Amino acid sequence: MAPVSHDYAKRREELRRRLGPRGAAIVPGARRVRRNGADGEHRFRQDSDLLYLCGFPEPECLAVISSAHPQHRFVLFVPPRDEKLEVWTGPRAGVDGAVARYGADAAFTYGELEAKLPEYLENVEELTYPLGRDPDLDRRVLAAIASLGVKERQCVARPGRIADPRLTLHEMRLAKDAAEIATLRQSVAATAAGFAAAAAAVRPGAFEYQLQAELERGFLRHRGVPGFNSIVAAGVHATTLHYEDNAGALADGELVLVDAGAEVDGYTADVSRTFPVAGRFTAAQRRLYDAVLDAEQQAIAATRPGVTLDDVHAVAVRVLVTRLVDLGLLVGAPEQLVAAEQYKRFYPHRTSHWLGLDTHDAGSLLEGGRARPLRPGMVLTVEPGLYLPAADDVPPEYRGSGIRIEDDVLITPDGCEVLTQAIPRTADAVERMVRG
Ligand SMILES: [Mn+2]
Repeated sequence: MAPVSHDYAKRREELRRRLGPRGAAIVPGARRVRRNGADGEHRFRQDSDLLYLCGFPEPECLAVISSAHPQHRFVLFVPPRDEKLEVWTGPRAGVDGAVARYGADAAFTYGELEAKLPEYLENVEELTYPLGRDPDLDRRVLAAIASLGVKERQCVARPGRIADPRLTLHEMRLAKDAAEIATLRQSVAATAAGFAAAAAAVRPGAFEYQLQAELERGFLRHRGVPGFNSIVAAGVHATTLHYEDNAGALADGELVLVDAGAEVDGYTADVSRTFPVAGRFTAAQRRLYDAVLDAEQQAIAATRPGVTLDDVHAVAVRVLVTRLVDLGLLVGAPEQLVAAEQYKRFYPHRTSHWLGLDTHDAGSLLEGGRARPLRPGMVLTVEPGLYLPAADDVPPEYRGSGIRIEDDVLITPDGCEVLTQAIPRTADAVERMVRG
């Protein structure tokens, strides 16, 4: 599928509105990150804030979005054109491309930052900037602000406050626009292909990394890359929540938990499914599985505008605790077990997080100091699980297994849409995925 076109200018205009008439934002691009050795680097991934506002894909760049500058409301600092270097790393947009293709009102090379930045901080009252993320850049930004001190005698103001992007930009990123949702649908399609391929590779004796290979091949065939390290956790490995060794073998009679998501054009899905290695759940495994599925379905049914993530979590916890009591894994009155957080041994994590450009996407969980009500356009995961440690006091049929079922949900005006609906989730359906 061809990339969706995003209206970056509209987002920048909305940001300027939120910054106010004397506001400006500095949005740094991501840096290259060394992986190992003298020059081995991780695959480059642009900073999500920068992607959101302009889509510029190269490292060593920085954007200034300003309401205060009379002409230049969007300025890009970018890597210069360099014939010799481009032989190695590919063509660069350069300052001309930054203007012509990315819509900058003015562009400079990144090396001109120190010389040019002060001009764009003149008469800015409040500067939005992620202070503390990059100490080297912090020093340069603070120096640019300080350099304006001498101009104050000529009645040129300089920023008096530095504001966190959480207050404006990340609030914008919470509610997705139509292009973002369309891109997320592409991520979901790639993710669905990956999960189908991984499920088809489930069999006793297969290795976790072989499932990972099928999973990520499915992503890549649909232009997706893993949005985070894929988790393929067989048997007791699934009780490690962020297991990512993916080196173990799948044993007959065990479960295998897959938690992964394809990222397409910066937006990632985040899905978990749990498969029976033998192609059929044992009776005990199915009881656990149906408990998690019930919690997930009831939590999704409660997900709509006005409720909070705390409310959604409370529904999942209530269902899980009731089921754990029925199964004899917890003893006591459900309300008391919930109040005393006795379930945390089997369900230690939260039920939801925001989803978008980042797997745990930007945007505060709070609004006015309290749990934030859901609004149409927000995208979140719903992902209850049960993790039964390999401990003597856990009945042998449940011991050392983990189940998580995770879907991606878009809040709509009258409820929600499960974006990942097409990826099977009932016990019967995931058995069919394995048996083919
Ligand atoms: Mn998740």
